[in-house]
Amino acid sequence: MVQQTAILNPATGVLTGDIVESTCLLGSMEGLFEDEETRKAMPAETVLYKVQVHAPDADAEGGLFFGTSFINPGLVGEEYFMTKGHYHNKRDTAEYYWCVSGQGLLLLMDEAGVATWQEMTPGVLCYIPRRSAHRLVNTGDGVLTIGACWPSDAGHDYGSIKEKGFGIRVKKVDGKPKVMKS
Ligand code: PAN
Ligand code: ZN
Repeated sequence: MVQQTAILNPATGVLTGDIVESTCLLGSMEGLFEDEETRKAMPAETVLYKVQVHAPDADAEGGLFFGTSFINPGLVGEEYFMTKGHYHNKRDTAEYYWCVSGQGLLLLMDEAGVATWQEMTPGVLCYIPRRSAHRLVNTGDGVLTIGACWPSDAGHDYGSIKEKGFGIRVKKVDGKPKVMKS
């Protein structure tokens, strides 16, 4: 019997207890933003986002992971801070995302490269279908906090996004978010 405990603060999304934390720095985002020159000129240690995960039963078929992502506000050139984005290695696995606080967009892309998006504002629950790549974009002035739950054996395929891109980008145009083809 797996018995591990984590505490969720429902107001902030913060997890404590039996969790794993990771941080994504701008220096690890080579080739993902359109304006690579500007990205390289910014401090590599700039924190784009942090992820907390409660991961009992790691890699077990039928298990579940529960996490919170905290995406900082900011821009690389005109493009908003965003997550790397990924398909799941095991393509036939879905995921739930919900917005705890902040303002942003969830970008989704199917395997044919057709991309769509969903606005993420507090309370919005989004079902990410199987075989869909997903990426979060913070279009607000504060931290975008997103809860997530996904199968523990899903795995993350970042390579496909790095190679082929995401089809759409979100930029700040005239002070407002604009989704454009990339
Ligand atoms: C999330 C993401 C998290 C960070 O937990 O892993 O938001 O985004 P990247 O993994 O794209 O850097 C999730 O979708 N898990 O499957
Ligand atoms: Zn995922």
